Amino acid sequence: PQPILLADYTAFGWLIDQVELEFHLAPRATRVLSKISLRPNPDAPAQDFFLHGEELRLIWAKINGERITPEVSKTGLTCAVPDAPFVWEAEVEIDPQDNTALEGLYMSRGMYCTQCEAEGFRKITFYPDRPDVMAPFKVRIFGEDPVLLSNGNPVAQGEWHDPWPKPAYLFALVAGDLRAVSSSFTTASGKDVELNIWVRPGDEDRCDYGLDALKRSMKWDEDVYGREYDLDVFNIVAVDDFNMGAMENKGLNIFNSKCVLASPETATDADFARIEAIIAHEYFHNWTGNRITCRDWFQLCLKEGLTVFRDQQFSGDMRSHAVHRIQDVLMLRGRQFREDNGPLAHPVRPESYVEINNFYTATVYEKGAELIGMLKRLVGDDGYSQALDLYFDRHDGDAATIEDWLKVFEDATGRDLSQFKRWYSQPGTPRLHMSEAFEDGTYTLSFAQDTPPTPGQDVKDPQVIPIAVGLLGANGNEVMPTTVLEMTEAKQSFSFRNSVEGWVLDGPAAAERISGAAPEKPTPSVLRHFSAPVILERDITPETLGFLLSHDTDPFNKWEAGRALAKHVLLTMITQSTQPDALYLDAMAQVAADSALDPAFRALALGLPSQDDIAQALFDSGQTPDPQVIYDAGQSLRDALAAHLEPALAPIYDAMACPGPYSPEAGDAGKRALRHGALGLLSRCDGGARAEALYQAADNMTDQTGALTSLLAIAKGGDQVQAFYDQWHGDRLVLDKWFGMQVSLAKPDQAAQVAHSLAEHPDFDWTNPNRFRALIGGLAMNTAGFHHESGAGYQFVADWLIRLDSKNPQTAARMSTAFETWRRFDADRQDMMREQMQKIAAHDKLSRDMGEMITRMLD
Ligand code: B3K
Ligand code: ZN
Repeated sequence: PQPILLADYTAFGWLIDQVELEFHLAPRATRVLSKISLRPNPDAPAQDFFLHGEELRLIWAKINGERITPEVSKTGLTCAVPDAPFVWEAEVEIDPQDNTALEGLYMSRGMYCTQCEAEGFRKITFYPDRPDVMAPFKVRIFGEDPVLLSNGNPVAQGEWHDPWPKPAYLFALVAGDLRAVSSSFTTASGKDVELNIWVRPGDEDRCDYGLDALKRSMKWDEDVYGREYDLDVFNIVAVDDFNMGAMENKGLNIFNSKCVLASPETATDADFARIEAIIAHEYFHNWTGNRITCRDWFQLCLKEGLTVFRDQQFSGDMRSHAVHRIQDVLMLRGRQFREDNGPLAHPVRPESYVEINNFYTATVYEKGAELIGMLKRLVGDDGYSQALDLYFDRHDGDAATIEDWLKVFEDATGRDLSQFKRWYSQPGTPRLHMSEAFEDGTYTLSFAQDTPPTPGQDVKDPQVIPIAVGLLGANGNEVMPTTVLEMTEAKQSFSFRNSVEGWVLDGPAAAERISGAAPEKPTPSVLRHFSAPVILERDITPETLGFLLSHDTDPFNKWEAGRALAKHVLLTMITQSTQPDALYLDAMAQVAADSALDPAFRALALGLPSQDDIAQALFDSGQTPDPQVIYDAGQSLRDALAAHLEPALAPIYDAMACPGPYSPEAGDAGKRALRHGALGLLSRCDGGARAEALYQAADNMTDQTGALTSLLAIAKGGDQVQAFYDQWHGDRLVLDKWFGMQVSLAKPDQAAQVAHSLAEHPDFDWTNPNRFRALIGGLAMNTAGFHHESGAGYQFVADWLIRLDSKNPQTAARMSTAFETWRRFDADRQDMMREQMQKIAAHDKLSRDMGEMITRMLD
């Protein structure tokens, strides 16, 4: 298939003043009537009239009331149109029941729902299905279901008017036997908004948390960004079969039920935190995405990067900034760095695609959010709020571009952002080499940046890198608070001098140097708060890392020092077959027992780098990672930690118990995280006795899965696995956890076998994306199991991807990234993975989605 190019953008030849849709619902034959008022777009080049349309049966079409016979192809239709305003009308028939791709109008367990982003609306009716065509919609739904929902404000039963012009990808329709859990919110200007979460009967008791998170999001967006909600009602619907987390349709957000339904008995702390973040994310899209949308899909990061950044700010405000930053960076490194350093690397603003659904990636979302964070750091908090005010003011109602976005920053702050713009077009994770010098009382940090080649882009220009630095004295006190260095050159040095005001960045304006005794060399804390998405490379001793872990005042870098130490220890164990380093073990014993530290932070500090991280680090240093060896090193390090920390663990485990009823708030969740971290290690000493007792006593899902995870990690827990099934087999969301835990925690040599037998289980409904991801994704996440030398993991995943690809290309293609790291490994593994990818590429119903992914990975 021909790729679509950013460079080829042209505006649509017509503007739309009004869209009217009428749905006559029937599972196998839904009729859709459309009436669209168009007029020539004076700013567009001359072009033939073309409407997108796929898998539609055209019944009739009219222009200005006259029947016409358009020329219909697999992708749309053309016909002659008047050179003046005109009305297009058509009736089409579609088959929601047959729609297994879950894109367009489809059925999920008897309920009608839609997913139109990115290009699903063309499976509902003929339309210019592109984000820069915005129009107000009126919708009438006829059907037997009691609840008939669409975007905007309700006018009558099944009738909805959305006054805000919107692109078709934000259209939504839901019909079913649903119940609402309702509340209301009064906006800053005094408007009452009705809030509903719509669920299947029986799920009403799982909506409170989502509703509360929604109200907090609405308030936060008013307080922090000055953005109010703009309709009379805000509806959220929980749907069981959904390709992703949720969708920000105007006034009618549709959620994967896993991302909105929660009760203490059925959802974990992590589920609650994720639900809060996703509710916020979709709500925030109302301004960043809906009121201001994207001109074309290349600009996707305009709405996604910004909205992720906003939801990260929100979660930090609701919980802990330090803990959230660490979690966000873990996710960035785990998913985005992996992507950016492999065959799927692409710019934050891609320049070509075959299937746009393949570009809803960690790069567009997470790296896109990092770019916003860097911009904010560069222009300061005030500059950022002025720029955002200008953005909303200038572009409300627009379909905008990254150029528009950067321009508001330039206009609001007077800064030239032309070099910064390279972050949007240069893929790859920059390596930032650092070295130090200390001479005549002047301390100098020198940096060199270099970004490895990525597919189609060998040479990169230097980028603007904000490097947040602090300095510590020998006694551990901070002698220079966080200072942001702006690196713009390929190589650049920054000097600091000891002045009457302490250590300061040297320069004409710097305070006067202290005369007299020469100062001692400070210890730098670099890239505080992870101030740029780069890989910092420097020579640093384990002793200095230990020093930073004890003394750094920046919580992110404090954690980072411990993480770097753990990485160093694991890499030395692997490459030199050494025993775990005592310095690391002692440092961890100190952190674990330091009650001055937030328990959530301590839990994160005790965690080890992922096997995938270690594989990448080995590969970067020119070695071939062996997944089994990495796994074994992790196991011995955990054993050593358990043995070394044993005296401290039981007291921590006891102290972190949360008395009273379960609460999902951050304080208790942090305590449970540390408690379960301690339990994981303790289980290696007590054979799982405490974990069994916790499982027995658990009255919430966090404890239940925490206990079961600890048992599975030491190859125990058979009885509990059965008990869990007996208790929860009637609950789809909890049963997903049952599938996922067993396969992701299986020993490497058993993982594929466990996956095989679970795939035979009567509850393995592979057409449900959540269930499929739990099992097949669970195996892909079991790094050593997936990469087991037998190749059974590769084969299992490939076979299932082939099966899914013919029904649901989007989810299948997304999961094919299991293979994206294939070039890191030894020749045998590479051969096996290549063979599986070739097998996928050769299957007879290969989708465009999957075809593009495999081509990019193999190229
Ligand atoms: N905008 C949607 C994602 C749509 C994905 C289409 N393949 C959810 C979100 O980012 O909020
Ligand atoms: Zn989004």
